Amino acid sequence: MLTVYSDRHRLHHGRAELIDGEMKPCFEMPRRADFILARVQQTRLGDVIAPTPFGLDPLHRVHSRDYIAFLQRAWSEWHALGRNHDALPLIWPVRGMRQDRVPQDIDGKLGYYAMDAGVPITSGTWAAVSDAADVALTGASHVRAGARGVFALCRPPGHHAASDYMGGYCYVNNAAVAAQSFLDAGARRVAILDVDYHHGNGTQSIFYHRDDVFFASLHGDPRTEYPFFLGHDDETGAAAGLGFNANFPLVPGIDWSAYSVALDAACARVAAYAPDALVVSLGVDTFEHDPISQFKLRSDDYLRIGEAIGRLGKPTLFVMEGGYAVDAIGINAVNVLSGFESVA
Ligand code: Q9C
Ligand code: ZN
Repeated sequence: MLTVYSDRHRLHHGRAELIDGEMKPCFEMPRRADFILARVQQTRLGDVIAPTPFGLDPLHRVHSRDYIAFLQRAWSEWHALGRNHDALPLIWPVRGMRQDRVPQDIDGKLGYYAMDAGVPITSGTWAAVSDAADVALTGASHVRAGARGVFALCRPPGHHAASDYMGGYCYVNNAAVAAQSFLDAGARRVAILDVDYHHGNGTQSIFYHRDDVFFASLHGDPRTEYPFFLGHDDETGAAAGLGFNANFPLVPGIDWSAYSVALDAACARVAAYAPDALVVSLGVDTFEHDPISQFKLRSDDYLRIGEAIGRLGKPTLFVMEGGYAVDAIGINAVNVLSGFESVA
C-alpha cells in the first residue's frame, strides 16, 4: 500500500494542553507520525511518497474563506504582540452571545474560530496543517488513479475541525477535504467511516445537510466523553442529508466483542450506501493503553478492523487521525492497513 507523508508535520509542535486542570505536554506530538512512518517502513507496507501541493482551493470547498485566512495569519498576529508561547483561545461565544461579529483582536478571533483550547497555534502550525491537507489530497489522487487503498499519514489530525472552527488537535479537516476532492473529480457518492475514539464532529457537521457524503462514526458516547456536544445516535442528518449520517456511540470500557458488533453495523450502512469511494478517518485511540481514551481494543483487533473495511471492496483512502499511546501507534495503525490488504 502506498503511503503519503510529509516531514513538515514536525513544524507543528504545541508545548502544552490544559488537561485535568493542569497544563501538560501535548498528547498530539510529532513522535506520533514518526513512529507510524517507522512501522510502515519496518513492515515494508509499500512506497512512501511526499505530497504534491494542491493550493487553497480544495480547502475552500469545505472550509470558509475567513477561517482559512485566520489559520494562515493567526501566528503572525499573535507574535506581533510580543507573545512567544503558543497561541491558545480563552473565550468562546456561547449561548446568547453574538456570532455575527468577528472580533479584530487575536484573542477574540481565536475564541471565535475554536471549539476548545486543544488547538495550540505555533510558528509552524499553518505549514504543517496545509501539508497534511496535501497529504490527504495526494492520497485521494492515487486512489482515483486506481489504487485500491492508500494511506495518508496526516498530522495534525482533522476530524474535529468543522467548516469554520478548529478543536481537539484539529485545524483543517483532511478527511473532509479528501472526500470533497473525490466528488469534485466526478464521484457521485463518498462514504466516510470514522473509527477514531472521539466523535468526528467536524466531519459530521460539514456534510450533515448533504446526501452525496455518508458519514458513519463509532466513538465514545458523548454523554460521558469528548466532544460532549455532538455524536448522539439521534443525529441522522438534516434536509437533503436526512438518513445520511449514522452515529454509533459506545460505552466506556468495551472490548472487541462489543466493538465488532457496532463496526459490522456501520460497515453494513456503508455498503448499503454503495459509495464510489471510501475515506476512513483512522484513529487508533480506541487502544487499551491509550492515555486519554476508554476503550479496550488490543493490537490484533486492528487487523480485524482492516479486514472488515477491506471486505467492503471499495477504493479506500485511510486518513490518519488520533492515537496517543505512542509506543504502539505504529503497530496499531499499520495493522489496520495490513488487515485491509490481506483481504484483497
Ligand atoms: N480527558 C483526536 O483524537 N481532550 N482528538 C480530551 C481527555 C481532547 C482528541 C480530554 C481530545 C481530542 C483527533
Ligand atoms: Zn480521537
